[in-house]
Amino acid sequence: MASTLRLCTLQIVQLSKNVCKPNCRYMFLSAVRPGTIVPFKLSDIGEGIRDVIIKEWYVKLGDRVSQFDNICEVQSDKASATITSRYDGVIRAVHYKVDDVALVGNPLVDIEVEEEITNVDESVKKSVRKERNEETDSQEGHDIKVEINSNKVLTTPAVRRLAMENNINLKDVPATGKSGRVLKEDILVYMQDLSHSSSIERPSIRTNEKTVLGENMPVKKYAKAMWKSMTQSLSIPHFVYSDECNVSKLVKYRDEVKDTLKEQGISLSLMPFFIKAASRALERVPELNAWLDEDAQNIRIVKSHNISIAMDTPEGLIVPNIKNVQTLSIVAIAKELNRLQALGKIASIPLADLSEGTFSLSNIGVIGGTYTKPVILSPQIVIGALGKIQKLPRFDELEKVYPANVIAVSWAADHRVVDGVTMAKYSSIWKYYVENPMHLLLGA
Ligand code: CAO
Repeated sequence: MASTLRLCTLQIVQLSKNVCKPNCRYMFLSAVRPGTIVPFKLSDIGEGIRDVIIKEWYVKLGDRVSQFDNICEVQSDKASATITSRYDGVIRAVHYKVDDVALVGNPLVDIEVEEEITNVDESVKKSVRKERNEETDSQEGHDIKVEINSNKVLTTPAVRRLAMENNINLKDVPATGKSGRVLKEDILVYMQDLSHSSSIERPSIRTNEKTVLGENMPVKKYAKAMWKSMTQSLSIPHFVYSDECNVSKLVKYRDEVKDTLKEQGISLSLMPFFIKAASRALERVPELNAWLDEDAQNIRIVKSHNISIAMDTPEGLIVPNIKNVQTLSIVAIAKELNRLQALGKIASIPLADLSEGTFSLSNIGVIGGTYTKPVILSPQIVIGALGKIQKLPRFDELEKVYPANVIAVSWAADHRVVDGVTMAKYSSIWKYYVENPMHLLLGA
């Protein structure tokens, strides 16, 4: 992935021949007088990049720019970079159009500088002159890539930018380059040392490093039971099968009757339908309503559909069951669910309601989510989890799009004793019932 750099180019520029003395190969910045037009060249971005594509100009002819103002955005096959101005001045020429290829070392724009540039002393000049044979000059040898500042730290613009972005004073960085020049590697090593040294405060990251502890929370009540049962479940190889069901008819039907039932003190959610559908599907695939005896390697198929319901209560997760669902109507299931929810709220669910569950359902969609991988409650062998009903576009028989109520169901089965086909078959039957709720109303 292309990294984004911001570069400030400080160049010692070649001035036009009429302002350059014949035996002077370099005109130092100190010689640039106000009103001089200087070519602002694309300096070496590093990474071996020889040319770049101009992606965007931030300036146009006649614009006044200050140091560090954005000039343009360039892109190479390795990096993108924002080129910023080194000078205060006015743009007098723009050498490329957007999407043109610009070569490193060639001028991007010409800037008429506004102020005299000084601050380069003799000793630094000497050091640069000494180095110039070692530098990778541009084609004509006029453009030196060494950056000089008033404190005599030698480095490249890219390294200066790296130091600036990380709030590092170049003078603090042990230099390993020629003539004491600070290299990019020097900065990286310095930053690494900083992060490893606990005694040195990180310059750019100031966090409260002290860990603030909250209160101790012992695992108690329902969470203790969850700990035990879920730890037991760890040894079960779970096979998970998911599907989507269009419950538009069910939502409509429930909406039609819920207020009438409310008047009778019964809260009818969708859950009783899901529970009844589970029982109806178990009538067709009875081997899934079972307890597994691991030691005896035996499965006991149970005739009673005691459907366990994962219930969120103020004390945590609890899983009571509604017994003999195969004999109960939707309204009777709703009443049982209401009773268990009321008891769950005050943490008073009797043991009888917690024991002998044969098959589980968990409706996490009350909170949200689409798919989840439910965990089997041993010795049961199957659990189903429901996501949140979503309004999604679907096709009707005439292939017209309409807003459907869609719910995702995920079944987890004990793969030691339940194969995938059996689970998929069961899921399809359950799906049929929740998509066609009128069939649930037939029989008990
Ligand atoms: N998508 C959208 N809406 C849903 C929904 C779903 N999947 N399931 C329920 N709703 C709606 C209900 O229809 C009801 O709507 P109204 O206010 O219009 O009547 C509302 O959400 C609240 O329903 P409820 O809380 O009474 O829930 P319910 O009867 O549908 O389900 C119970 C009961 C016990 C399953 C649920 O309250 C609960 O505790 N779920 C959490 C289960 C859980 O913790 N699972 C994780 C187990 S692993 O840690």
